[in-house]
Amino acid sequence: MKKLNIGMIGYGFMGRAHSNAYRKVSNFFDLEYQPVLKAACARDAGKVKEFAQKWGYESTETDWRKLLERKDIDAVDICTPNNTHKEIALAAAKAGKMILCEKPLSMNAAEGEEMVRAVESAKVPNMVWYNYRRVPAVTFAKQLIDQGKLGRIFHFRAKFLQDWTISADVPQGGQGLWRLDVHAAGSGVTGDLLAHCIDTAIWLNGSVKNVSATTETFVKERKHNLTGKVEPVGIDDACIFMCRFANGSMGNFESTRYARGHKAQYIFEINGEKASIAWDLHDLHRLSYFDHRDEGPLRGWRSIHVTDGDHPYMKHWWVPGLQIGYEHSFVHQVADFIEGLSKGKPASPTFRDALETQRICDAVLKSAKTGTWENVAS
Ligand code: SOE
Repeated sequence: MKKLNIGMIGYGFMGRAHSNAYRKVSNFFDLEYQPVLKAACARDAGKVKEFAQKWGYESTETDWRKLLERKDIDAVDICTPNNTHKEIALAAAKAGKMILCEKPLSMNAAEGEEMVRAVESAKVPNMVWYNYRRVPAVTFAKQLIDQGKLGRIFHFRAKFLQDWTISADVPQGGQGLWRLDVHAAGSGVTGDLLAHCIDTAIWLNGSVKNVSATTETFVKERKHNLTGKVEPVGIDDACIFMCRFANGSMGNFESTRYARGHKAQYIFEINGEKASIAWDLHDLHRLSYFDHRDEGPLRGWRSIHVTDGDHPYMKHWWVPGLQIGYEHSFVHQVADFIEGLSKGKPASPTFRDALETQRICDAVLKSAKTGTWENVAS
């Protein structure tokens, strides 16, 4: 098996999720390349060494520029806060490295466009980690839609709800909390959570034409971990938007970090002329399906346990009926990336695909400011 040498930049939650995927993938999938955890990179020498030891990285770096200079690195994984994605990606493309970038692609669409230009002119394979596409039940939903099982689609609705920032005592900025700092994150729930819903939506239901949004920042000031001062909060704590898809269907999206009791409830439902489907991250191995063509009195919502050998990805895991979880979606994404390399057919979402999500996020945030419908740039 050929080796694919990975250079990981960052060691937070996503650094762990991706490292786990690189380690597992060759045990379960037969692929042309085997990821090798070559180097982990982060500014704190002690912490990055600890991370490298725990996950089995062969070496460490404390400057990502040094990592990019290394001849023994084939692919760079960007797992740092959003405000660093562009700079690292542009340099990585210039250095001829493949790039796997954590979502969202960028702070905004303008940055995303530069990143797309850079990877496309350097012709380096690239992908953005929108992992929920690779939950088998979600991939199965895509198959059902592509087979025309739903017929014409009327509605797409999605929610991503959390509750971890309700306390005004939660500070903003720094490790673990950069998501609350607009200068590091670019936006709040729109770029962090709705970006997932949007990525799934455009994959399943096609492009979005225009949006009408409203946002709220419930806690207006928080202590900043890096300055020690109480500073204004610039992110959106909650966002609700409606949209029109190019296929004529209507979209309805909501995300908040103020839904007491919800830790990570991502749900979507799609209503078509012939059938509907619904999915819930809390029950991620199930897909709810209602088919209007079912025999009259027996008609009802089916709860499909997406764990059989003929369900997407499942033949690679255990025996039928035994379910898998969140971390496997990342394993699937690495497997698809590697298969894309072998076949010369890039795995989605590429930087270009993820730019579409970025453009929708921009239109959502703009609409929340202007109070009017905004078109999505193309
Ligand atoms: C935020 O809490 C977060 O970790 C997101 O950043 C992830 O993308 C999402 O999958 C889970 O929630």
